[in-house]
Amino acid sequence: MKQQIIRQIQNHIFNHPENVHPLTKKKFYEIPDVFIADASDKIFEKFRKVVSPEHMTPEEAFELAYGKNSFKGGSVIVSVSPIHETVRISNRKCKDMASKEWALGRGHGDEVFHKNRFKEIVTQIHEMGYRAVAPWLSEGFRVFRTDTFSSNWSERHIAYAAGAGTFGLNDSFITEKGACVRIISIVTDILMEPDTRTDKNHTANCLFKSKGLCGACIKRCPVKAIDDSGHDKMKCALFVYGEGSKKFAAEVGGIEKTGSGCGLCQTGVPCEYRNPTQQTGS
Ligand code: B12
Ligand code: SF4
Ligand code: SF4
Repeated sequence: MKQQIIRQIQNHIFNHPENVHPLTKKKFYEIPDVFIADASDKIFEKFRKVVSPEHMTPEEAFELAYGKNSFKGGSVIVSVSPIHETVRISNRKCKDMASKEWALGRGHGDEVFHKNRFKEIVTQIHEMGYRAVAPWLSEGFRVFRTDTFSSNWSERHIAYAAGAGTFGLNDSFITEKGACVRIISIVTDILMEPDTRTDKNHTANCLFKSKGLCGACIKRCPVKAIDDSGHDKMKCALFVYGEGSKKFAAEVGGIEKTGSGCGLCQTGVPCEYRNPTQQTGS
């Protein structure tokens, strides 16, 4: 069953006829890597401390969709879609804001194509006779913008639980295919063999955090939202969600509401497309 689910997700994303970037005419996303966590793993309770007290466990997310006492065990499927190199490379050259290709990928790729495909994957799991919910795409999902940014379902933390990677100095989630990835998870009652977490700690894949080297993302940020002590989410958010970003997205044919994104700290850096502590990848 695990291999069937993995192949189904990979095929649905990669080979979908709409997996085509409007400007580059290449793919939005490469073949996703799919990881599995045990939905009852105790690490999910820890996320109430490191993410927010409202952060849901997989059981809570499942029961929000299917009702109290409906959860009898299951798995969390985590899909990590690498962004096509044409988009990554275009963003490397930028210094002040995202490239046109990145801006279109943010709107038509992340918000439209990626989210729609995962709604369809949830439906496919239902058709196989199982229950499934993608918490980020559900009505219960919340982003908190109080003194700092947080949410009640952080895809990066869920991906960490499934052994997909670790965090960087700039908060980016760094996988074996780097930080230029998009993550979505699904809680299901299908029981599958979980993947194991092998990293020493939650920042092992970052050169700065693990070896005191690099810091390239600090120089890449156009609004100085990153320094030796980490990432200022408010400064970042004002830029990423700001009027300039929305205007630029609209000008280049992207989606005004979602803005252009930025991702300069994820491109032109050693963790862009590989785990920089392993020196592999292409
Ligand atoms: C709110 C939000 C934002 C906010 C806040 C980001 C943030 N750091 O939280 C703002 C507007 C700043 C933002 C910006 C961007 N975002 Co955003 N955003 C989100 C969203 C909706 C929720 C994030 C969330 O819940 N954060 C929770 C907080 C607590 O996380 P955190 O502060 O990073 O966590 C730290 C602590 O927990 C700490 N920690 C301390 N102790 C411990 C112990 C353990 C065991 C662990 C695991 C961790 C831990 O480690 C973390 C890193 O320091 C997610 C989608 C989702 N549902 O997850 C996308 C998401 C995080 N964004 C994404 C992207 C791509 C972007 C942008 C590049 C914009 C763009 N698209 O062009 C920038 C990049 C900014 C950056 N350098 O990370 C991707 C991330 C991909 C990746 N490889 O990291 C996501 C996952 C969307 C997706 N589905 O793929 N985003
Ligand atoms: S650019 Fe360097 S310091 Fe910044 S997150 Fe990547 S590996 Fe860490
Ligand atoms: S996404 Fe852009 S604004 Fe936010 S930290 Fe990275 S480089 Fe800075």
